[in-house]
Amino acid sequence: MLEKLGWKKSDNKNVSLENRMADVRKESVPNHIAIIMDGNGRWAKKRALPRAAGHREGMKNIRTITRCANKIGVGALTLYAFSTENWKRPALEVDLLMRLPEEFLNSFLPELMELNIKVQMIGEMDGLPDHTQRAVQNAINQTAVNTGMVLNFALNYGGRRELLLSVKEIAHQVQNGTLNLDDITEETISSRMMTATLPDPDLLIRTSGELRLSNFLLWQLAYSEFWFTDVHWPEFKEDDLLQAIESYQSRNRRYGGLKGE
Ligand code: V0D
Repeated sequence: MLEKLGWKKSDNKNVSLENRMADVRKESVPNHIAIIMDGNGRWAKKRALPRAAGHREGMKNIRTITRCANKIGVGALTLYAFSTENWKRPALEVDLLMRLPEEFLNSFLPELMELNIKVQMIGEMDGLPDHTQRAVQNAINQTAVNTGMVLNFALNYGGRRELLLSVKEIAHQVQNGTLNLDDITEETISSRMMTATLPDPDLLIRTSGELRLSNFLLWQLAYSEFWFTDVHWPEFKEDDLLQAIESYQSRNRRYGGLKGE
């Protein structure tokens, strides 16, 4: 039937996806989406592939989701790629993971420039190998002029560690007299977090079935909507993102003007 109309089944899928992307209610698109990209190893295992293949497929999927988020008008996308806990993995796997930022940026940076996307990072740069630091810093510098969507990588990031560093900085400022104890507010804390330039996430997505926060953005996710899916990160595609956004929008509508808390 579709074929008679000159369509292929694959066209039909793409056309409906395009329509759904165009139909996203623009006034309530989550401004900041955070994603825990879980399930790359499990995706590989399911296919009897090495874990490395899962990581590479997961890396490729960042392009897909970045393009889609950018197209529907998301303001910031934060991706949890490597936590402070991931250092406990086998050294060879860590080595391989630390090559991925370079690999990703070598092939995607020109398109990020075309799309006017600004790369940022949260987490501790110091702890990363020099080659990884150089690649990420280069992308941050080159895209610093861009004014569109922020693509924020959480690399060597831990939420408790971020809070600890923020508390220490505030304590230091109180100690040396540049900050009064009575002037410390929630905004003081927010402004000392690594996400100081970004609004709090409106929507958190975690793939691959785990229902935990795993030390991600503990302070910033206080009021966010959560979306969990069993889909492994390499298979989390545009229609999955749209489903999460549609759910977010229907939940947000129910506040009926009492948006926020
Ligand atoms: C592995 C799924 C891109 C998660 C995605 C070192 C597991 C693929 C980056 C990346 C990783 C990081 C910074 C940046 C540009 C790209 C990345 C890691 C792991 C941790 F500026 N994918 N990716 N970083 N994986």
